[in-house]
Amino acid sequence: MKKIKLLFATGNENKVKEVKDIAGKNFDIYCLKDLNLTNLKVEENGKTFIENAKIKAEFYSNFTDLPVVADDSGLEIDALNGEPGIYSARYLSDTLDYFDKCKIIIKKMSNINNIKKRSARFICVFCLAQKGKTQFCKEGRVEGYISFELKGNKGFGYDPIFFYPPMNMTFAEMPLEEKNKISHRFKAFNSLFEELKKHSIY
Ligand code: ITT
Repeated sequence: MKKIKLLFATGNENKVKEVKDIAGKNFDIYCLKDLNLTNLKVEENGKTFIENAKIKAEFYSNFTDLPVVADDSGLEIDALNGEPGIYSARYLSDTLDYFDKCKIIIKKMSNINNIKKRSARFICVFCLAQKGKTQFCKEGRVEGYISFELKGNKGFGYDPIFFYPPMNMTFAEMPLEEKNKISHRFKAFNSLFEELKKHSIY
């Protein structure tokens, strides 16, 4: 099978690393840096993951002939009414690092002792756009719980507080290749791949 060339439009190096690993040998994944597009910025002012993923994919697809994918993703915590949700990257304050954001979330939930009441999920939506138009979007989710303390130093973002029961560990304790077999990003990217095969976008 001919390799599928895609621009993955993200400023997040961790996402690039994960997606290259998930995509594997069927794809040539380019990032913004490869195409010298890092100086272009777009405002994510959508109200949903899909809207934001579309905004990013459509915007960057105006600057290349390659099909463009963008990922909008985040952590939804039931006990916090779905927060941080689509605001995951901007949650609390732009100047706090993720270690502090995770600590604050744990503190906010310190009165919730029953693990079942600490349910949460990571959501990822990929949209694919060409020449300014979205072709399709695919979503992936993974269910888990907010841990009682930060654990692990792998991964990125909220991984140290996302406890995944089937493996009895947080995402930050999991080797990347394990996270990439079950994650929200893996699921969304895989359904995107299935759709790509149908549309013959190479
Ligand atoms: P781009 O918009 O440039 O892709 P970003 O990091 O700002 O980069 P988002 O707007 O989609 O991306 O924000 C998603 C945030 O949600 C991300 O910065 C993390 O904090 C969190 N997040 C998403 N997926 C995650 C994962 O697999 N593990 C931990 N945190 C994750």
